[in-house]
Amino acid sequence: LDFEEVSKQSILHPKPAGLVLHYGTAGFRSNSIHLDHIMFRMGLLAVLRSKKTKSTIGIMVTASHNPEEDNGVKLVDPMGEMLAATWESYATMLANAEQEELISALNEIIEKEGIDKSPEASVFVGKDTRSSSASLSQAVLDGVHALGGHSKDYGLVTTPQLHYMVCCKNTQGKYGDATVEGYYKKLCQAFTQLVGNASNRTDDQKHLCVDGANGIGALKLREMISHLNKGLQVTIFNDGSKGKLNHQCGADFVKVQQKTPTGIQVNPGDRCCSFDGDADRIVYYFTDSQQVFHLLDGDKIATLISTFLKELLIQAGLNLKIAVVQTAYANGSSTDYLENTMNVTVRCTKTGVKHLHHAALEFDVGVYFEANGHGTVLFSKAAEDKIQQLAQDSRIDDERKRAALMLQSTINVINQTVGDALSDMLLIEAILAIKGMTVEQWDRIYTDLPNRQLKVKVSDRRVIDTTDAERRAVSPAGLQEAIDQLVKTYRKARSFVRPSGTEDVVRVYAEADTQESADALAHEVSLAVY
Ligand code: 16G
Ligand code: ZN
Repeated sequence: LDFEEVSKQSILHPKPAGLVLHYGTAGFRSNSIHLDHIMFRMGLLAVLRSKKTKSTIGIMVTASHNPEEDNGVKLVDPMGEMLAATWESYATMLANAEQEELISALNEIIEKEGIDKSPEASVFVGKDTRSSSASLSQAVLDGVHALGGHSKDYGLVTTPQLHYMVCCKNTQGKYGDATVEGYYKKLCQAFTQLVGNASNRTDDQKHLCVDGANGIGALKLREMISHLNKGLQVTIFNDGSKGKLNHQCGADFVKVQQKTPTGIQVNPGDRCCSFDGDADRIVYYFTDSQQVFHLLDGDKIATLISTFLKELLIQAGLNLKIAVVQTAYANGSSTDYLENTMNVTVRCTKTGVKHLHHAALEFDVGVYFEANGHGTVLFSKAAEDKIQQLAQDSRIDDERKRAALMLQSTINVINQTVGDALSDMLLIEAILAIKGMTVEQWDRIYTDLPNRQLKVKVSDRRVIDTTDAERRAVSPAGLQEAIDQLVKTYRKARSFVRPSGTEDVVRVYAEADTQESADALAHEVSLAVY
């Protein structure tokens, strides 16, 4: 390892003295002007991680749903999953080392991890459409090369596409081809097979309005559509040609504001969805004939997908354990419906993809979704094998065969590495087509409890500590008791507070029997937080 080269190069990516940033829930995120040195150093770290795992590592330059002025970076581990937690603290240490401490920080990681310096390092890099992403991803590449690593620059890709590439590469192509073309082919072929099970779809049923959040998702959706042979008719709004990234549009805007994004012209009943800025989240919605807005968030998506999978497993006669993983933000009605009507196991974890992903791995079929629309389905190796075998079994009857083949296509349409707006969209569209279900019918599966999210600015959000998957506060003393008292005064109510992992705020969530009650409860709880 050529530390002299690193020292020389690092001067070109200087760290502003005194600046401290943390590797948070989804990597580093901040105004883009603070990130050049972080990018260079994450390039260095990825080389070490690659040597340690003897695998290709991914680096994605994006700040997802944050404003265009922000940017961020996260590392992708060998199977396409989030960076291992122990390495998050190395990332923070390396990011905050002053210029003259950089080499000793690198040495510390090498020693602690017992890294063998000889294996070749390989790093895949991707970026979103932010104006700062080009130079920041160049800084990442500079870091990779300074420490002698090999890189492959995928350029503009969605976050889930980069995760997919890393997984394909490290499984020697078993998961698919590590190219954007390979990604489209795999997903679109599976989609086409799935909708082959839907009878006589009309053009109306094939039509979907997509809000691309003025980001990478719009670009990549347009590319993907050309592989679908008109199996889907998409009108793309907010495709980046006019509006600003994530500004009054995108999945986060729609979910939090509970309204239609700007820049989209739709008629009552039109099926719509929104991606976020890096296309790893999706929410659906429509406006009814009374002009009332209806949101189908991650919880409704999880319900649709898990119902579909459970029915197929029964039809296939496969005894596999299916579960749904949610967070504290899951609407109480969704949890109630899943547990008591569908009889599936429900788990609740802390916020953040890595926590949900981890919990979902414990089941044969683990469906995980955050209410904000980030989610996917994980199939255990054993489950995949059983489904594969059954799909090839010539002795079973037609109904079982059809179910097994559909399960097989479902596995292929899903990006199991991480939540993926493009992949989730194809799966949802296929399920609606196969079930002959309208968006209104899907919405009526259960009725959301009215809810409200607020953020509270406090001097130090870290004084709030939570337990029970963030559903209860253990500190400061008395806060949880105060929340409990407030909740008691409303019907069907629930509320919790947690420090944000991505912003300097405390988040407040409340739900209750009416919107007025949910709003009032959220307000009262936020006063208790001060
Ligand atoms: C990040 C997480 C997302 C989570 C959100 C919560 C990943 C890839 N993304 O965007 O899953 O919902 O943070 O933000 O893990 P908060 O802590 O500010 O509420
Ligand atoms: Zn995102």
